[in-house]
Amino acid sequence: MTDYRAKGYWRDRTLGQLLTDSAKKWPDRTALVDGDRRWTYAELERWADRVAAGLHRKGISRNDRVIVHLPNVAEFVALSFGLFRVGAVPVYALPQHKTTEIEHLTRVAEPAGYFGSAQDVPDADPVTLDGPDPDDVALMLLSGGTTGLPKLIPRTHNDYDYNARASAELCGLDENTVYLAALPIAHNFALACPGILGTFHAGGTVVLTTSADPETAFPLIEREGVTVTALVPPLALVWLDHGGRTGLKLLQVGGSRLKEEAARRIRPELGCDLQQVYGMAEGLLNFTRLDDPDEVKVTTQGRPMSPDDEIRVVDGELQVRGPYTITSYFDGDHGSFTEDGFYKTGDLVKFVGDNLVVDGRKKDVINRGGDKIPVEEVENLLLSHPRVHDVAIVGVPDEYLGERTCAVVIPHGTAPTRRDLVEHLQALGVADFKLPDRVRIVTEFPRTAVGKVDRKAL
Ligand code: J2J
Repeated sequence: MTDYRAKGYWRDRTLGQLLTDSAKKWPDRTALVDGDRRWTYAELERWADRVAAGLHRKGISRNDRVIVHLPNVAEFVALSFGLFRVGAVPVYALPQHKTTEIEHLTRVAEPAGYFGSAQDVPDADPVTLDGPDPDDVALMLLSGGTTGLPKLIPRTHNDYDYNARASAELCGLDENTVYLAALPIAHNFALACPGILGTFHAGGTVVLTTSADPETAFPLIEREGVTVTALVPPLALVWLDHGGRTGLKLLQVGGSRLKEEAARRIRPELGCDLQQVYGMAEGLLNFTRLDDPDEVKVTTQGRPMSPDDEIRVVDGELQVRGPYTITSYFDGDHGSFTEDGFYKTGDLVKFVGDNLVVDGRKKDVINRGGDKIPVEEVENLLLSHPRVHDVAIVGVPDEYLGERTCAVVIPHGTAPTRRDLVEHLQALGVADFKLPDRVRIVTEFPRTAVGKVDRKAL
């Protein structure tokens, strides 16, 4: 096994120290902007210490798991650093998540607390804390990449510090960077690829927004002098259709496949450089490089970030092992890892030169413009409707989102309408992106030779 510490990837720095290091180097630079509120690095550092003390006083301690269910607001940042300093582990729910998802997380994570609003964030006069070990789990992300219910992805201080640091370097971030967090910072991409943690590492400024609409984001980019941001492909299309140059220098796009036609429009129409990112919360990040030829930037999803990312393709599927890729989920391996410790991504890829192109998937996940829908979870929820005898969710191609969902239903008695099913799911409390876009009623499913539902044929 590669010694990631000896090779300098794991530097035994906690994520709490990441902020302290930057506060020492750049105390008076602006670290964070949320609406009219602004914090220098020194101020954010002090706030993080106060939140850590508040958490400690509430009885939250090292290794406790805590659900963080907040949108892109400054309190998310202060709470996260407070938890990192205590050594407690934020479990990041997405802002779109509702009761069904939160209940599932609660069952798996057995959390000591839940933070669902900015007002929940406690503070107190700073106290001395032991803090975590750099090899401890720092945070947990939700898997968008695997079949079944969302799984918890434990990321350590060491691996995530490397993740943020190396992506910041690869993207050329420095203290003049202004990063707009337009995607949810609860998600890996905007959190650390390089996202807000990479920006803090580099001494730049993070600007938060809860809306990525051009009407909100474009004026903010101009006002704050934003230089870099990250979007999923459908949002990139919205920005293209709105049009206009903003001064943005680099646009990262990832989460689902960006069509070549859209990719080609980015530099001429938005006036910024494009970087494709093919990442996963489980670890591996692929980026096109800033000095790649345009052809590579528009037609591929880039190549691994680390020289020690070991990738291989088995039966078309990408497998990976490396300094920031997990080797197990929080509660076991769920069949997603090989004997020799590679993560099975479920993505079908091919190489174009050194670069990867994502060509399809093996797993039962529908990628609705970057929002990952675990098919089985939604099917099980729909099965609890009294007029659903059986159901299969399939992806249908869509110009804008890449794919949308269709629920193919075998009814029990009178067929339910889409409205009936949507209301049923809403009553259960599930994220809106999981609601089926269409419903088709059938009398039976096509089956494969072994009798499984033939989703391709559907
Ligand atoms: C095609 N499919 C992609 C891409 C992810 C950066 C960017 C994205 C994520 C992410 C991330 C894709 N083209 N460019 O964590 O740090 C699909 C693949 C992958 C799955 C992972 C980051 N970029 N995908 O999307 O954990 O199927 O992470 O396995 O949410 O998204 O989903 P997730």
